Amino acid sequence: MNESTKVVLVTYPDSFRLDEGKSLVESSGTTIIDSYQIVKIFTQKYLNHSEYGLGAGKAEEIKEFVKQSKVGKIIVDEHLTSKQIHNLEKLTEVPVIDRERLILDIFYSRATTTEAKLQIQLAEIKYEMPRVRENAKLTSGSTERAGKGGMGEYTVDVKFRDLKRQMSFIKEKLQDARRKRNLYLQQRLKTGMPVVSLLGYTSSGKTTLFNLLTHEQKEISSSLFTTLSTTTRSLKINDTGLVVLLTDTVGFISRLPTYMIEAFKSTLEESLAADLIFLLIDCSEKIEDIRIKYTSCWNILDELNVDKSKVFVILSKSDNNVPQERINEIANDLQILNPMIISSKTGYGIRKLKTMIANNIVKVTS
Ligand SMILES: Nc1nc2c(ncn2[C@@H]2O[C@H](COP(=O)(O)OP(=O)(O)OP(=O)(O)O)[C@@H](O)[C@H]2O)c(=O)[nH]1
Ligand SMILES: [Mg+2]
Repeated sequence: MNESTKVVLVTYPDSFRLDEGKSLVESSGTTIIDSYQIVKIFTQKYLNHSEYGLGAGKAEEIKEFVKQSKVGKIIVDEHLTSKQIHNLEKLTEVPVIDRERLILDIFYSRATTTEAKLQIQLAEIKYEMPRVRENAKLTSGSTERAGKGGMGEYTVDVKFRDLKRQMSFIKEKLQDARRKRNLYLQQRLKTGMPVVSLLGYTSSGKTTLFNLLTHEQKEISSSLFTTLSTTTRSLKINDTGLVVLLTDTVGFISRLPTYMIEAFKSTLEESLAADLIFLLIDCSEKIEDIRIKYTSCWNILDELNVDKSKVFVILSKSDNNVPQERINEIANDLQILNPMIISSKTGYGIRKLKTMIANNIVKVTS
C-alpha cells in the first residue's frame, strides 16, 4: 500500500504555474511508493534568490510550518542549485525536491520500456554531475575546492569518474536501441507507408485520439506524463485505401531543461521523422494557458529542428464546453488559419481529420 508523505509546495502565484505545479506533485504520487499529499502551498513571485531560491523570510515561514505540521518534504517548482537545496534542507531539516527532480521522479516511476528507463538514467546522471563537486564542497563546509585536503577530494573524483563511466555505458546502450529503432524505421519507410505523429503538451489528449483512431487501449489519464514511450499503429483512412502509420509519444512541458529534451530525443525521433505532425492543443483551457502551452511546444519543436511546414495544429477536447466564439478567439490569438477542431470523446471532427490526412499525404508523397 502507498504511504503518503505530507509535503509543502513552493511555486509561483500565477494560476498556470500554480496549477501545473500541483498537477506535477499529484502525478508523481500516483504510482511511486510514497505518494505526496500537499498540505500547504507557498507562493513566491521570484524563485531565484541566491540563498534558498525563495526569499529568506518565506524560508523561515516554511521552516516553522514544516515543524508544526510534521511535513516530510518541501517541493520547489523551479530549478534549484545544490547550494540552494543544501541551505534550505539545513534550515528546515527536511529533504527538498526541485522541479527537475520531481519530473525525473515521475518519469522514473512511469517508464516501462528499457529505452525510456535508460533515457531517464542518462537525464539523472546529467542532473547529478554538476552537483557532485558542489555537494561535496557544501557538506565539507569548505568554500574552496571540493573536499579539500583529504578523503573528500578523492571520494568526489571517484564519484565523478564513476558517473562519467555510467554515462558512456548508458549512451552506448542507447545508441544500440537507437540503431535498432532506425533500422525499423527505415524498413517502415521502405514500405512507403506515410507516418503521421501526434505531438503536444502533456495531457492534451494525444493518446485518447490515438486509441480512437487505431482501436488501441493505451493508458490515458488526467495525470501528467501518462505516456513515456512511442507507440506506432497502422490507420486506414476512410474509403481511400490509404494506410498510414500513426505514432503517439511522450508529451511536452514548459521549463524543461535542454538536457532533458536531449535525453528524450530518441523517443521522439520516430515522431519527428513523420510526414505529418499533428500538434494537439487542448482548446477547453483558459486562453492564457493555451498561449503558454502553445509557445512551449513550439520552443521544443524549434529546439528539435522540426520542419514547420509539416506541423498542423489540432484543437482537441472541443466537447468540453467550447463555443465557436472561443475557437475563433483561440485561432486569432495563436494566428492559426483554419485549425482542425476535434473531440475524441464525441468523435466530432474525426472524419474531417482523416480526410485532411489523406489530402496532405497525397501532397507530401506526390
Ligand atoms: N472532454 C474530453 N476530454 C478528453 C478528450 N481527449 C482526452 N481527454 C482527457 O484528457 C486527459 C488526458 O488525455 P490523454 O489522452 O492521456 O493525454 P496525452 O496527451 O496522451 O497525455 P500524456 O500522455 O500525459 O502526454 C484524460 O483525462 C482524457 O480523458 C476529449 O476529446 N474530450
Ligand atoms: Mg499519452
